[in-house]
Amino acid sequence: MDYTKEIEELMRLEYQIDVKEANVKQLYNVISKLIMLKVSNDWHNTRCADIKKCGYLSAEFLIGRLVYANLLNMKMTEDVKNSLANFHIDLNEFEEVEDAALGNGGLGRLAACFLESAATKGIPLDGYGIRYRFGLFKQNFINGFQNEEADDWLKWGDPFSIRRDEDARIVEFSDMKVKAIPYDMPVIGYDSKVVNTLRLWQSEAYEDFDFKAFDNMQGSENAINEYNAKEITAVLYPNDNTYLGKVLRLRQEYFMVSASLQDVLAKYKTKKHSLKDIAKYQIFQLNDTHPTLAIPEYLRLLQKEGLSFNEALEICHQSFNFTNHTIMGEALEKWPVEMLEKYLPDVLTEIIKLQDIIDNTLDNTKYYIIKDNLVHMANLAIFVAAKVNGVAEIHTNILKADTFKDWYNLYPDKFENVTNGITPRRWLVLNNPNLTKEICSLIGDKWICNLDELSKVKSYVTDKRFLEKFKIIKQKNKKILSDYIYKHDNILIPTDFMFDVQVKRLHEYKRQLLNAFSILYIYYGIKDGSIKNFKPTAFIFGAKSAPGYYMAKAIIKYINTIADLVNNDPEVSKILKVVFVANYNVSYAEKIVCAADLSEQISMAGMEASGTSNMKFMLNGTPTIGTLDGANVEIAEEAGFNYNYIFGLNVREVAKVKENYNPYELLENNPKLKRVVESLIDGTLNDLGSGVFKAIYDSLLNGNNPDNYLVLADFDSYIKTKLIANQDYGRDIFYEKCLINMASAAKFSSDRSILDYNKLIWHLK
Ligand code: 26Q
Repeated sequence: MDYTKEIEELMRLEYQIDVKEANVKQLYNVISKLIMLKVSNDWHNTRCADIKKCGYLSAEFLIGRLVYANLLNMKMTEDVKNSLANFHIDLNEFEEVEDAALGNGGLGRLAACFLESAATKGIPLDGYGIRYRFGLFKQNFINGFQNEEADDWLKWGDPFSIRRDEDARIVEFSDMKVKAIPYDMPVIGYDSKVVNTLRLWQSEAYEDFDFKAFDNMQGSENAINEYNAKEITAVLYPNDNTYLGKVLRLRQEYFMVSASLQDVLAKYKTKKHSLKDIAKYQIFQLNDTHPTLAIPEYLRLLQKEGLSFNEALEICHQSFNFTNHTIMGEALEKWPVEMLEKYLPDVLTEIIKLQDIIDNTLDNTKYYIIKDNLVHMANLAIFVAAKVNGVAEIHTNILKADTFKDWYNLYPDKFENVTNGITPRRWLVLNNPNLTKEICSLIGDKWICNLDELSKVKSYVTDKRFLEKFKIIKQKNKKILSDYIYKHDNILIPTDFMFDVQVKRLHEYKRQLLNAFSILYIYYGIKDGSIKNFKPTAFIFGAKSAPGYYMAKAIIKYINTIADLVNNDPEVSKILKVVFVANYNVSYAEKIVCAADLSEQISMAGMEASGTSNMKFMLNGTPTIGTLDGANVEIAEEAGFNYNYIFGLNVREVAKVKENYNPYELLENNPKLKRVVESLIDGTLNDLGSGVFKAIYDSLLNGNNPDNYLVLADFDSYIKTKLIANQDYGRDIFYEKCLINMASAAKFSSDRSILDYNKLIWHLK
């Protein structure tokens, strides 16, 4: 297809200019509109189908940059590229377009991968969420400290959304009424006629601004109401894996679920089916507890429609399913009863009715929704949901054996595992076109929508020619990344270095600190000659810290300070480089995961529910250095344990060590580690008088819970394993590991996850 003419026409229509006059933003909007034009019939047909659907309710959808992914899935990339070439425009110009970062990290990106997979696989799954005015903050570093700036993603326009004023809903709090306006995005699958919808709600003032009243100086009330209403969807909370009991967050959660459920009910009522049958046509997946107020809200709305409480509850039992993403106590949402009473009294009434059922039928010391004047959202979800799932085998086992043990004993059949996945379209085809081409030349292209086919590559892993090709492709990807890092972060990384990468949110349990200590250990070892023949390595970090997370921010400063020390050492910097890239996001990840030589997945065993970056590296042919945590376990099982670098305490051993852990003693018996840890307090490294390094030191050695995440306990095992990986690097056995990992990644396609959800939980056609 030649799109030259359509591009010209759209440019006239939208901007009244010629293509040659257009800037990047205008081009981006026109090409996006071209995609919208081409997708609109399939989108309409999918929307109108009268079949059972599932709504994926999520406070986050980390969709990133859509233009390339949509072109790919529409199979339009080549033709658009060629059409643009007629105007001497390079498709790569859209790399300037910023990500839609409407999510924090793993959970939000998972939601985006799931929607893409469902559309590809023809599963009727629609997303419902929040259209944040500002997404996850943009990060930069000032003197090595994280600094946050607002993410004004809409400055690029929002060409993939359609505002639907005709579907606006009213959401009522006790103290305010707000209008919820939906913005719909098409979710375009790969080479698929099914186009699902992501509906994101924006809050606006309920009453129109009354200028006459304002003129009479009586309109200040309205002006204030408008301000408050808009505030609800103004910004994404930047906390990941921690709960904050903020009223505005409660409003966001309720706003999103109330609007979504009203919407679903209103649409259902236009059909001829009985309301009692609604669960046969519409069910919901709760992405963690964030949308769990949907349960009492649905109870309320269904009763308003005339059903009895029991009828409404039965529908809720059949409609809701709940995914848990964390076992960390501080991440489990518990809303104060008082807060609900104050802002959402009718919702609280329904929650109390549920608690009454528990009081009358169960042992309410073991089972409760309300306890100590807190509403335990996970318990609410588990009590009502038809199915509850964890996101990796080991995580689901921990939920059953520990976190939700009592519930599991009561409802063993409710619990399921659905291991997470990633979409191979964005995370291989799009980000690694050269490897994609090479794989296609070996086994055709069926694997793109059926990743099981990828295992056919296994018969080529010892093929010298394929191995050489893989090396060349990896080398090219490393060059692209190195150039980008130089441009973006001003550090030059030689491409013949090993790229050792840890990218993910910054959290103590993920143990970026363990990685940092190992770097300092290697640095000292190289300097004093105890580590010889270390193969040149660049340690690459990318991570955002929640703005209020003191210790995480301290660790960022520590790593940046180590980077300065190492990179400015005239001798060691020939062998080691350390870089903390700024503003790690989806688009950065695309460049990083195809260029990495080693994937760091080093959380304390039992803490990382699944992890998904581990899967992205694997699919791009990168071995993991990791603990037996989350999906690492399944990655090692799929590839074979010998093809990854597994180290450290397992879940059982963690519990055992914690019985009487003495990090102080550990240091006394390990002078080299002691030297590394003391860099925090002995003046080797300068935290500019902030005291943050001393705080890290204290967290490891002082207080009630020293070294909570066993950084010091796992250090020896980690450094040994890391040195082995370093010696393997560059040898044929290393590349064999790369290829075996890539060829064994089929399980981690989100297509498989979605089909598992459908088979075990949703039962959609
Ligand atoms: C809750 C209340 C108030 C404000 C914020 C939050 C909040 C927001 C985001 C709590 C948690 C999150 C995000 C959690 C998350 O991303 N968890 C990750 O989910 C991934 C997908 O399942 C897993 O792979 C990761 O292991 C898990 O950490």
